Formats: sequence, structure tokens, C-alpha cells
Amino acid sequence: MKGWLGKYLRINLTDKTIKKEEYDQEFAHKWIGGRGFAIKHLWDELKPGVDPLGPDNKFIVALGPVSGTPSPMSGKVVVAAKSPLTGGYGDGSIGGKMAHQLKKAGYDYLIIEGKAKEPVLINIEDDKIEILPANDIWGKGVYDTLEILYEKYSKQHGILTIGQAGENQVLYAVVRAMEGRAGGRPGMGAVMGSKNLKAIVAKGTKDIPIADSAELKKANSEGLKGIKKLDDEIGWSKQGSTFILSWVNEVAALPVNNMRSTFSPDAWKIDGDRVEAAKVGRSGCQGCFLRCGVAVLDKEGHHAELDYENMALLGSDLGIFDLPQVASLNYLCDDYGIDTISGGAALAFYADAIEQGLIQGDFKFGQAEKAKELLKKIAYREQEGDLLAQGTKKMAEKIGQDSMDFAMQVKGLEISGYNCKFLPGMALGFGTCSIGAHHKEAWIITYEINETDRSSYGRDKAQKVVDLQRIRGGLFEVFTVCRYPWIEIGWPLEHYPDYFNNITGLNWKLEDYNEIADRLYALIRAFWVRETPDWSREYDVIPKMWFNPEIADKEGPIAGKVLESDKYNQLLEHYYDIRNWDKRGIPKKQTMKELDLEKEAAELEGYVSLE
Ligand code: PTT
Repeated sequence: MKGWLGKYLRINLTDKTIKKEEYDQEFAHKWIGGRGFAIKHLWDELKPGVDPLGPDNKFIVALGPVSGTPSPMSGKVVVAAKSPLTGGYGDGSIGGKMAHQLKKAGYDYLIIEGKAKEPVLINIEDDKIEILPANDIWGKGVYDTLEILYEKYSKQHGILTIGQAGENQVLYAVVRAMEGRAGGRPGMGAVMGSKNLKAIVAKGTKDIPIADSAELKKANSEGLKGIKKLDDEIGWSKQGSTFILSWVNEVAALPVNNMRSTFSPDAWKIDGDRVEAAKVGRSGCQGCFLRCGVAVLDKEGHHAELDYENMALLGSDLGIFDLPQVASLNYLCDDYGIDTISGGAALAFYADAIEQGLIQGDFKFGQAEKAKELLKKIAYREQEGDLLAQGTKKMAEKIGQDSMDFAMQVKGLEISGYNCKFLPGMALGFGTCSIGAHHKEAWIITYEINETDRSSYGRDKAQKVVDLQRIRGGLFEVFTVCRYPWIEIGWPLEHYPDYFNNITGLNWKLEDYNEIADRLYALIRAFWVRETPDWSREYDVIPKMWFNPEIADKEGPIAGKVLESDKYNQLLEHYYDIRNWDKRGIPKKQTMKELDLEKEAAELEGYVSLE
């Protein structure tokens, strides 16, 4: 095989065994890499109903055939496990240096099992793999941890680590890779913490087998030049993802005060122009010059790297429109290793529940200093922080009194930065995303607003969601490369099969990946169904607040509008129909057979009857 190394490590932290294992070409072609490898192993190896924070959950770090090679923006790894936040499949795609280093060390993925007795770090240097004590870094924040690891190893090492939130098993703790890079929103950091695993470091020196190195080199150099030219024309990387905030506000899709409002006259105070004016630095993954992390100084003078999602959930959704204060909240989340989206949403839900008189508490929208104190309490799970650390769904279950109606989550994962009060297609994207409500797989907002009728619930929107899921949740998550050059700069998608073909020596076309993506979605859905005894289509339905006419905007572009429940359900039916899933949102037996998942279908039938 070329591109794929055919090797992975199975590291058991309980008995400290380290095994080098192999896989074959059939496995590689069927699952490709990244989340493909992850879901297949989790399906096969996890005992159904396993405790996500117990030693029997497995933490997977997976590359794809394109990641870590000399092709544009290929510095991503997928981290995956059963999620402690949602109870279903969880993953994230994190940038940094790990992809390149792990690949050069000779491994396509890691499966980490068991639980260490004491805090540990895994060090991978080619054939040398060590499980080392990590008492010196346990208890430290991410920035101190990174400094110590840079000193002890080097800045060139690939690093994945957690902060105090991961150690204390905050259910939405993320994994951090480097300055400005974090991922694994559904609690992948908590899974590391539950295993007493503080960090993984890797450095490799081996050559990666590439089918046509000369062609790949040429394609890479043309790619980098082409992407740079496009970025120079558009100027995207001046503001990174923060550029979109003012547009989202203009079209009334900004989360404001726990998504009760969709825009704010104060949004300009935290928009991309303000970020650009305050910029003191940028950070990016290995081999990337788009460098999407834009740093500003926070209120306390730290370098804080901002992204749109962080501004929306830690800024407008908390009613905070003071850039240095939003940057401080972002910095704290990064240091503790708290997901900015779920952390911001949990705080917003808490302020809302207090404002509605459902619980007693001392926190209001707009209170940045209080929000900082609460983030610390979340990271250490102290006092009310312990409730907030469980995410909005579990908070609402505890608070009761219809608070679930305004817990802004789907499947237990908090909704990211798009307020869909009047965006049916984008709402469907959140409803059907394979890890819970994340925009990563079907960001259809620009299509919905600019290219079609915003108020329509037409089948075209369900088709668009599936099309985008195939590319964003399928192709990019199995190649395990960054999708930003394509979505943000407009680098043509057709180049990606070329990179893959140069690397592997195969001759696959763009449409060939649809089947792979559909297979992934079917197996991920099967995993959810297996892990969720009361599974029903309700798990694909968005929060009631978006259907409630009482919270319709009083003014602005969508005044008086909210989503309609029966029409949303119709749109969901179209989605199931396009995927050939049944009305409960479960893949049909024939669908699984056509996707070469006959064995998995038979296994699933042990839990639920299939149509
Ligand atoms: C990502 C999720 C996102 S999505 C953001 S901002 W984004 C938040 N970032 C956080 C952060 O920062 N600190 C923190 N403590 N928590 C955070 N939580 C949130 O996590 C870099 C970019 C981004 S930034 C995005 S969308 C794109 N995501 C890609 C993806 O998912 N797949 C892919 N093939 N390419 C992508 N390219 C872009 O990469 P998760 P990253 Mg990502 C500081 O991982 O789990 O999806 O969480 O991780 O490398 O930082 O993403 O406007």
C-alpha cells in the first residue's frame, strides 16, 4: 500500500502493553482513514452500553492517507471515542503537528485502552514508544503544559494534551494540540482525563511511501501557490473565521442571549474588523499559511486566539460585546481545555434559567467577570460549576420545568454559532450532524440565504445537507485534511482526489467517495441507535425554542418568524428518504447491505428491528 502505512498502535494503559498491529488494503479502501477507521473500531470493539468515562471506552487518534503528507493543509488528526457528553459517537478533527509527526513515526492511528494508575504521557518516537509518568504536568493548564513539553521535547513534536477540565472530566472538555487549536467537542478531552492520560507527544523521521512523489510535489506546490493567490485576492486570513460575524448578524442568525435574539446593534464591537485591528499574531498548523488562528490581547494581556464560534458563544450569546473580555473567556477555555461552544452555551443557558426564574443563581447576561469565575468553577467542577460541567441537556434534565425547551442542543451537544430561528436547512444540518449539533458537516447557511428561498422547507435543502455531509463529514474527515482552503477560499474540490491518487496510486474520482461517506453515516447512526435504548427520530429534532412564536424577533429581517414543527419534520423525512433510512432515522437493512455493512446490520438487529 502507498499513502497508508498499514500499521497502528494499540496501547493499553492498564497493563502498559504496547502492540504494533497491522491492517490490510481491503480495510483501507473500505474505511479510508480518520473517522472511518475510528467508527469501525469503536463499533467492533466497544461493548454496547460501555461507560464513556470508564476504562473500557477507547480513545482513538486517526490519520488518513492524505494527512501528514506533502499536500496542502494536511495537518489534521481525528480524535474519537464514545462521547461522555452525548452517549453516542463523538469525534473532532484537530490541526497541529501531530498528523505529520505520527505519520513519519510510522503509524496511521492509535487505539488507547484502559486506564493508567497514575497520570501518564505517551511518547512516540519512531519505534520507541513509552508510557511515562506525567505527575509534573497533571493539574496544569494547557499553556503551562505546552511550555513544559516544548522544553522537554521540542516545538516540532506533535502534541495532544488536556487542561484541568479534561482531568476533572468536564463532559465537554476538548483536546488541545497547540496554540489556537482545539477539538473533540463531545468530551474527547474528558475521555483522555478518565484514562489519566495527560498528553501524547510524537516525533517521526521515516519516509512516507508515496506512489508518485514527483506528481504530488508538483500538485502540492501548485496547490499552495493557488491557495495563496486566492487568499491574497479575498484577504480571508486577515480575519480568519471571525470575518463572518458581521454577516451572520446582518442576516439575523447570530446567537444572542442564549439564542433568544438573532442580532444585536452591538455586534460590530466584536466583529472581524475589530479583531483585525486588535491583531497581535496568528497561529496555524504545520504546513499551513492560512493560519486561521487570529490572536488579540485579552483583558489580562494574554495572547488569545479567536475564531468565529468562540466570539459568538462566549460573546454575543452571553450578551458580552467587549472584545478583550471575550478574548479572556476564550483564553480561559483554551487554558482549562473547555470547549468554547458548549462552555459558552452552558453559561448562556444558566443565565437564561436564572432570568426565567427557574433556578436561583448569581449570573446575568453581560457579566464577563462572573463568567470568568464560572469557567474556573466548571474546570474544577466546584459548586454550581459541577452542574454546568454536564452540558445543557443534563442541566435541563435536572432543572426540569420545561427548561429543555431552551437548552440549545441536539443529542446532548450544544449548537454552534448559527441561530436557526428562521433557517430550516441549517437547522436540519444541526439536527442530523453525526456527533450532535455541530456546524462541521452541513453548513448550508449561505446556500439557504443567498441561493434559495430562506423560508422554504423544500427537498432541495435536505439534498444539500446530504451533499455537504458527504464532502465535509465524509471526504475531509477520512482524508483527514483541513477543509478551509475549499470552503473559505474556494480552492476547487476536484484537486483532492488528485492528491489522494498521487499518494495512493489509485484512480478514484470525487463521486467514488460518496459511498464511503454514506457507509460512515450509516455505521455512525447504527452506533447511536445501539447506544441509545430509547432511540427515536426525536433525537434528530432541534430545540423547541426555535418553534416558539413567542420568541420571534420583534424587528429586523426575520421579525415575526420562527420554524414550523410539522414542516421541519417533513424536511427530516426527505432527509431520511434521500439516505434510504426508515422513518425512525435508522438505516434500512437493504441500505446497509448496499453499503457493504451486512455484518453490522445483523449485529444491529440484536438491538432493534430493521426495516
Ligand atoms: C472545533 C470547534 C470549533 S469549529 C471551534 S472554532 W471553528 C472552537 N474552537 C475552540 C478553541 O479554539 N478553543 C477551545 N477551548 N474550544 C474550542 N471549541 C470549538 O471547537 C480549526 C479550524 C476550524 S476553527 C474549523 S471550524 C474547521 N474545522 C475542520 C474540521 O472539523 N474538519 C476538517 N477536515 N477541517 C476543518 N478545518 C477548520 O479547522 P472540532 P481545529 Mg477542529 C482555540 O475540531 O472537534 O470540530 O472542534 O479543531 O483544528 O482547532 O479547527 O470556526
